[in-house]
Amino acid sequence: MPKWFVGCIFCFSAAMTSFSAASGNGDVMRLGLITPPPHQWTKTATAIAAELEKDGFSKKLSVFPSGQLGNEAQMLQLLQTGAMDIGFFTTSELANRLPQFAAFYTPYLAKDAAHAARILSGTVAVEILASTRKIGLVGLGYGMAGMRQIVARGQVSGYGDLKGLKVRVVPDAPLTDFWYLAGTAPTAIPLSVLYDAFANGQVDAMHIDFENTLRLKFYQHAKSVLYTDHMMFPMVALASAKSWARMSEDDKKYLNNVFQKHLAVLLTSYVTADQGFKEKLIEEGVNIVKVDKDFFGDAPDNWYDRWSKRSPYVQKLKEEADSVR
Ligand code: 3HB
Repeated sequence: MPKWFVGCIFCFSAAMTSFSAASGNGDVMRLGLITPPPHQWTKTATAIAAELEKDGFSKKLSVFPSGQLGNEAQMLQLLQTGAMDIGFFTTSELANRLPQFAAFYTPYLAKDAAHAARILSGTVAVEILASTRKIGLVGLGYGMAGMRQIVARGQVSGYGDLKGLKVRVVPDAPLTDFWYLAGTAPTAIPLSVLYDAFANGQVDAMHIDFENTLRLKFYQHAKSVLYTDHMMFPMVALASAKSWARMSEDDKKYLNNVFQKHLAVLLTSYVTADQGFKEKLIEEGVNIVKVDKDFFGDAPDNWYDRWSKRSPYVQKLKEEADSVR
């Protein structure tokens, strides 16, 4: 298990103690996220905190990585109650609450990370972000992680090889459904415990990016790494509507600007970083096999038929994605 996750188990209660001590202290804003310190999302959060400090902003931003404030479901609740101020989230918990977010799971919506960044900078993505107001949140913008790939313990070279495999997913309905349609047994496993789950065979394969495959060393237990680019993976920066309402207009404007600036850097950084992580894996001796959409048989089209009926944003986002291809 990677060192930062082991450390995290011990630091969880310490973090919660300092968290409660800090609660009610209007000079400190708490930003929670699930990624470990070396991950690009955490680096972005830390860079934002440093910029606020350098600018002499009236509030300090404390960053709690590795799920120190809880998992995403718990952190979302903290945001809604105003007990946490800001969070960087995957779309997982949001898609379970707001059907608009299902659109980001459209298989092969983005052809690569550069295209994904353009989709996330478009007007439909902004409308989707605004829907978070309905559940007591304020959307600050999007970042993203690398495109999704498949890492498997055994030999997987064709569609048939996926059948019946336990595939790790993040816990939400649109993604789980995709993997059902692909004939697998989707199994929700959070990133923090994925290394052990994969190493001990609790799952046979995972829906993951090159970044974590490299950093968390999933490749060490993999016979197959498939370069599928089958889905994009947005990050959503959210503020608590309750803490936001307590801020002055000037502070909101300043924070919005700082977040937008750093999120734009994060978005574009993945355009090169995603390829960079793939190349580093190759340097580590990993055999990466490119497969195309046919690999998944009818699953992508079946997913689209089903989910475009459930959320009009599936079609809306697809149309915009096609226009910026
Ligand atoms: C994930 O696969 O659960 C995940 C990956 C990331 C960032 C956050 C979550 O790169």
